[in-house]
Amino acid sequence: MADYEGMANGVVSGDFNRVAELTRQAIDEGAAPVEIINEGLIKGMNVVGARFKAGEMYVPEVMMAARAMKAGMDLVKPLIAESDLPTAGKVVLGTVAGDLHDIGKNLVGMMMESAGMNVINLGVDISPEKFAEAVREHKPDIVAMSALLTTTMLAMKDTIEVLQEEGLRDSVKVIVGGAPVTNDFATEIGADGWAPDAASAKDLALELVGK
Ligand code: B1M
Repeated sequence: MADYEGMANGVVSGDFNRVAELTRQAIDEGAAPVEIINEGLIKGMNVVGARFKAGEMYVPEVMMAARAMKAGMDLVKPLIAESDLPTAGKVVLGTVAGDLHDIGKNLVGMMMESAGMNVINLGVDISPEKFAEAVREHKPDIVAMSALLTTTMLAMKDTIEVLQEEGLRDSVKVIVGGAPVTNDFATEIGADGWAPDAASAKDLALELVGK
């Protein structure tokens, strides 16, 4: 019997060797790859998300947990056809034009990936045109923008305007976040949602895709 509890605990404590070992064992015992993801790896990451939100875990610990989860995912993924991978929606994620801060944005990406979302992380200093191009290319459910500067948060508005001009706005939900960004600002620029932290951003994204 696969030790899913041990696997989930290994993710929570960031013990990537233990997670890899238990994942390998589960595979050898014939456990279904998707079951390993849902019952072991994602369960662990859900605990991490909740603890991070509650201020009981900090950024470095979350990064270790994400790394441990990846150790398991890397073993399981090759065994699954792309079409059978659990997918909770596709997200195009980036830090807006003029802004080079990416630690929080990457945390948002990790949380979303850990919840089974397909995240296309465009990186930093992403212009409105680049966001629009990515929407055309990847056809995501969600565009997620991060900004850490009071000056660059205005680029979120520009990006929404370009998406509108290019006829892409109605095909996606837009969510925004980052230290200076508020719920009021999100409403003002016509975003579909705002989240204060990475775990809440993941919850919001899942909610917006109906998961
Ligand atoms: Co910069 N920086 N920085 N910086 N930097 C801040 C943001 C600043 C508050 C520092 C300060 O003055 N006290 C200040 C901004 C002031 C303002 O505009 N209000 C500032 C400044 C001024 C600058 C420069 C202009 C400095 C200069 O050159 N004069 C410059 C700008 C460069 C540029 O972007 N063009 C600059 C540069 C840098 C470094 C490159 C040195 C480095 C970034 C390295 C990197 O990211 N790879 C850096 C850093 C590290 C910081 C601080 C110290 C830490 C930011 C961070 O990573 N926090 C920051 C001060 C601070 O916050 N204490 C500061 C940890 C991270 C986990 O939190 O990113 O807030 P955060 O993400 C959170 C939430 O905001 C949220 O979830 C995350 C956690 O759960 N979140 C989202 C983030 N994105 C989200 C998206 C969502 C939802 C939630 O939905 C899509």
